[in-house]
Amino acid sequence: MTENYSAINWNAIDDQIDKATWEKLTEQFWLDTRIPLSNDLSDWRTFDEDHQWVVGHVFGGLTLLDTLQSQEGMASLRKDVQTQHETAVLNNIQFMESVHAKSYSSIFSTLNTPEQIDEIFDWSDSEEFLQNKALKIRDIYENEPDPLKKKVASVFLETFLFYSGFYTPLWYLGHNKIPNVAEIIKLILRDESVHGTYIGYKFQIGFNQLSKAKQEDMKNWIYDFLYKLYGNEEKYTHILYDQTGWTEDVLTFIRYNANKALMNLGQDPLFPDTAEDVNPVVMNGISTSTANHDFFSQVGNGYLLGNVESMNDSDYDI
Ligand code: MN3
Ligand code: MN3
Repeated sequence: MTENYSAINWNAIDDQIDKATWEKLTEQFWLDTRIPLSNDLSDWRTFDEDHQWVVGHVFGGLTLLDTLQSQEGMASLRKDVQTQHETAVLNNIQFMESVHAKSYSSIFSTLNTPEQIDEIFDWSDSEEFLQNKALKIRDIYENEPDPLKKKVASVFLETFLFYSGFYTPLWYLGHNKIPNVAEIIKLILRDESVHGTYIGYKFQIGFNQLSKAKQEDMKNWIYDFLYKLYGNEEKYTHILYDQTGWTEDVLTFIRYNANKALMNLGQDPLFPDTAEDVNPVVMNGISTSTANHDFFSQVGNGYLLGNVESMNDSDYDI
């Protein structure tokens, strides 16, 4: 006889973090179509060719990574859930990853010509170091039997590997340029902050149940994987940023975020870089996006459905 099929019961919660995360994520739901991107065209037209190239290709890279999260990432993590409510949360995350992936196309269609858009997608579908990182993460999602390592891959992707791309819109936000494009990135960052915290939390539950010896093995695997990803990320960053002179600043920023990814997993930082080392202009951009999104606090910053507004100058007063 087969086991009966169980209806999900939201009145009997196994893990309160599932419920709190569901509420947080649904409260901060948004769509790219609500952001008035065309207001940024006057800024965009003042950028030289090198800087327009960086913006377009940074978003090409981010599109590829959000595609991976929406198509393979959450489907892979969903196989290892411990509660039915965890499945519901991962379903929400998966849909939002599709919103993220689509939102960059809204940016392209506003700022770029059809020829430029084709070139950006040809580039992201073939650029060696971008493809390396996507394929390294996909390999874990598809072939790694250990559910904890799959969670590590997801947290590394979302809290570390996206940040070479996020640097550009945050830099512009700090300079009061293309604020509506940056607004989309802020909304994505706010989602990723919850995703990374939640999946990191689920990792830590499993990690804490391992023997001391197995925990040591896991730590070694985590730091070894992070080193490999960082080595590739350095090369990707040079390709993207050398013509703007931003490369060293971006590398500091991604080391800082690598430490945050380790923190989400309950592990010690690897790099000496702290918030004080990051370009303050970019930290200002980040802090406007994170000022009010204390995880689980239920204090939203006004981006309820139907209430997303155009950015204005006062939003940058820190
Ligand atoms: Mn995403
Ligand atoms: Mn995510």
